[in-house]
Amino acid sequence: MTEPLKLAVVGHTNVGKTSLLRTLTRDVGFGEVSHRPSTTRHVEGARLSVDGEPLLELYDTPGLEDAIALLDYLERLERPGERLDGPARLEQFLQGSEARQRFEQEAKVLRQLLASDAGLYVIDAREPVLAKYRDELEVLASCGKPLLP
Ligand SMILES: Nc1nc2c(ncn2[C@@H]2O[C@H](COP(=O)(O)OP(=O)(O)O)[C@@H](O)[C@H]2O)c(=O)[nH]1
Ligand SMILES: [Mg+2]
Repeated sequence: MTEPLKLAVVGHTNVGKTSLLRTLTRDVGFGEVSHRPSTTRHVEGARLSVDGEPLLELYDTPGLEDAIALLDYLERLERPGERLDGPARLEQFLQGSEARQRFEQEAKVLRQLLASDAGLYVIDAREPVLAKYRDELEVLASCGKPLLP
């Protein structure tokens, strides 16, 4: 039996991540959907099987709220003369105290994406491409996993 493919559904808060999960799982009761930001506070998974064989695991994640501050923080993590690649820098962040405090929601997203094969990056196409979305993408891309918009 092959391992099911793991996909993390990621993106800004309130863009429709949980709604996408409901659509893909055909389960209107999955998670909580709301017009308020930050409704999803924890990672929640769903497994899709074909003929009893699990093929796909989908993970809903909390929204990224303050990617600009997080990217600033990540950039300051490197000591002078040190060059960490994206995943190494994230590991350093995830082991630190800020990952349990100020950036707790973001840490949950990044841990799940690092543990997945790829990410589904959900975008609200009505919004212009704001600086915060570019920073969000840079943080997510540093996981080194394929991101599918
Ligand atoms: N117009 C529109 N609204 C959507 C769509 N997907 C989700 N929503 C609404 O956007 C809000 C946030 O959805 P939710 O799934 O909770 O977003 P999440 O915070 O990213 O998980 C809710 O009010 C949804 O009903 C969509 O494709 N189009
Ligand atoms: Mg949600």
